[in-house]
Amino acid sequence: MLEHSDSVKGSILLIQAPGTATLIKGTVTGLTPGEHGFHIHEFGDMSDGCKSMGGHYNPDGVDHGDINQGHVGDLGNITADKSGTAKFTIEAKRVDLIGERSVIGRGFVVHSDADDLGKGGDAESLKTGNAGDRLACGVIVTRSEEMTEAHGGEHSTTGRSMTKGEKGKREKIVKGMKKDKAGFKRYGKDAEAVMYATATKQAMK
Ligand SMILES: [Cu+2]
Ligand SMILES: [Zn+2]
Repeated sequence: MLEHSDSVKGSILLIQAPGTATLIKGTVTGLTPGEHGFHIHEFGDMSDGCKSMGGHYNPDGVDHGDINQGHVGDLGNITADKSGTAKFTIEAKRVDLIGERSVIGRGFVVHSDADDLGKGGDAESLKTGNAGDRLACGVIVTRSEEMTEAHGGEHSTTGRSMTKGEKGKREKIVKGMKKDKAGFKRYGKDAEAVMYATATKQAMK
C-alpha cells in the first residue's frame, strides 16, 4: 500500500513462483497524466517519509537503467491516463521475492517526473533517472493469503477471469458472509475485500 501522500494512493501486488519472473501488478491514482518513474528503493524505512527509503535497490553497484539493465530496483515508468490513474502489470525478471536478493522489506517509490532510464546524458540520469520528487511510497510486506487475494483479485488465484456464473455465485456467498460479519471483524476496513477474496476462491472451485 502506498503512503505519505494525500492525493496519490495505490496498492501493488508482487507474485513470484520459484524460478520465474516476478509479476508486479498495481493501480495508482491521483497522479498527473503521463509517465512517472517507479522503483524499488533500498530501504523499507518510512521513518522520515519517503526520504528515508534510500536510493534505488542496487546490489550490483551499477549505474541506473531500465527494467532490463541497471539497478535491480529500476522498473521504468508507469503511465497515468487522463484521469490520473496508472494500471500496470510489470514482468520483472531481475526482481526476486525468494532468496538472498529478496526485495521483501524494501520499498516502492512513485515519482513526480518521468524516468529517463539512464539516457539523460547527465550524472543524475545515471543515479536516479531524473525522476524528481518522491510522491508516495510503501514497504513491501508479506501478507496472509486472504489479503493477497483481496488485493490481487481472481487472477492471482487461478490465472483466469471469473465466468458470469461464478460472479453470481460469488455475490450469493458474500451476501451470506455479510450476515455473519463477526467472523470478519478482525480485518477492519479490509473486511469487505477479504469477503470478496474468500468468496472468489469458493466460487471458482
Ligand atoms: Cu525512485
Ligand atoms: Zn535506478
